[in-house]
Amino acid sequence: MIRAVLPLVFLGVVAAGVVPVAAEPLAPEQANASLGSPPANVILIYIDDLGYGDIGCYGCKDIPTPNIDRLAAEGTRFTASYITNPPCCPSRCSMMMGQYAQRFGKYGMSRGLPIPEDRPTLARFLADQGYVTGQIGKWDIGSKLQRPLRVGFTEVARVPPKKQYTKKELAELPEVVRSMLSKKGGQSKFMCFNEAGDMIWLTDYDGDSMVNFVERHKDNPFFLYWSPEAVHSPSTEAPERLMSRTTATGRRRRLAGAIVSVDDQVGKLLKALDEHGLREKTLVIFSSDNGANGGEGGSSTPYSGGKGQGTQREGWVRVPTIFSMPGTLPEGNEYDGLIANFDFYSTIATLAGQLIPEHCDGVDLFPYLQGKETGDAHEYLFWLNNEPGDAVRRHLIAVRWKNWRLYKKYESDPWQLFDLNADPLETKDLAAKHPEVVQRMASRHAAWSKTLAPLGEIPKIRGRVPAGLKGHGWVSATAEDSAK
Ligand SMILES: [Ca+2]
Repeated sequence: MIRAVLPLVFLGVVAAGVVPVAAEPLAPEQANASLGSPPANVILIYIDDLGYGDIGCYGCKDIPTPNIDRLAAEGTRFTASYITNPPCCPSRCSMMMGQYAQRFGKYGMSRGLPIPEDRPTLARFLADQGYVTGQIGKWDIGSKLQRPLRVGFTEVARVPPKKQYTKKELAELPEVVRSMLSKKGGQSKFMCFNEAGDMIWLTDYDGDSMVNFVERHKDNPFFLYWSPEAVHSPSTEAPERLMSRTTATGRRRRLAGAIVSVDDQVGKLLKALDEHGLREKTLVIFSSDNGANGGEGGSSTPYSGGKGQGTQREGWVRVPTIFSMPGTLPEGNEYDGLIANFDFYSTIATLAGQLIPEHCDGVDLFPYLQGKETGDAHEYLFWLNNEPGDAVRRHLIAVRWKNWRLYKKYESDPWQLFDLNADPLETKDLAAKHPEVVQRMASRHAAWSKTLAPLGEIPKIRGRVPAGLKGHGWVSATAEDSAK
């Protein structure tokens, strides 16, 4: 069900210079003409805190990622892919709703703020088209009650039991690992048990779940959303067998181990798709929910900034993104135009042979990747992260246009202007030199801001809410209902 919402808002978006996606959508038969029937599958891989400079196909030298690199070699590597609503929670909400999160009152972390229910999530949209919709891993979307099965997923992977270290086991661990685990009462985040009772790295476990999902649904149109807990900190427990495959040093070595494991799962997935003849019938999207965590040794190269102390810089919001669908999308391609994570929804909707829902801020990216359209998919992208309750360091007001980044932290601050092509590290404020550029971008930001919803209020939800069903295998909506 697609509802027309907030037409005035939509007009405002057009006025602000964003491409009016719903005005001239492709007819379904055009959108899906080359795909035949049944509709294409979609796998969306959304890594937690993976930096722009942390995988091989983006220039990383010390962490081998041959499978992710293969995905890029067999598809398109985006060089200007943005998260307009960092970090984890707002990024995921925005992506799953296909629009700026400020359209539903989310101006910062706002954890617990519901996602709107008067417009479909991406999962709901695809489930309504007959897709099997599966979710594995981290959620962090919507209110406490808006669990994946409530907002459009038909299957959710259970959370495996985690390793609980005894005092004796803790005492035998290296100091850095012992110290980290002791703060959590010996409870591991990344070491879990598989069904056979073997201790296993959680990311590996997730990869097996992905393969299981693909094999069970190889004959149905499916949407699989894998968002691992990796490579979010702490990667302290990363096994030596993973770290030793990298040449990373210092603290980065543990993060590198976590990244190598993500790459392994991409390899498992591609192998399964190949074996079942699904590679050309499946759009694989690989991206990250926000930029690198510098405190963990993550890299935003060639940009600066990132998670933690770097949230005012490009590296916090510019992420690696790859689309791969051999036979439909060109291979070995690079797209340098501006895109945002909310474009995933619009692109997938069109791929599924449907009109883009009117609430969406995104555009269908396929014409840009197929050379039918040129230039930026979005002429402008905007940031307005000023939620009063959020950490001050994450306040961010910004605009991207062409090679320019216009930025300030607080409304009362003067604008700063950077030329990202000439100065990717943002060392020279050119605002005084190019007042006409500042004026142009600032006026677009002001016009866009007027189209947004007021700051949302996080509801107080009392009582215990299941964070996720533990165990092995999968749970359906009916089972979760009965487990309440
Ligand atoms: Ca994150």
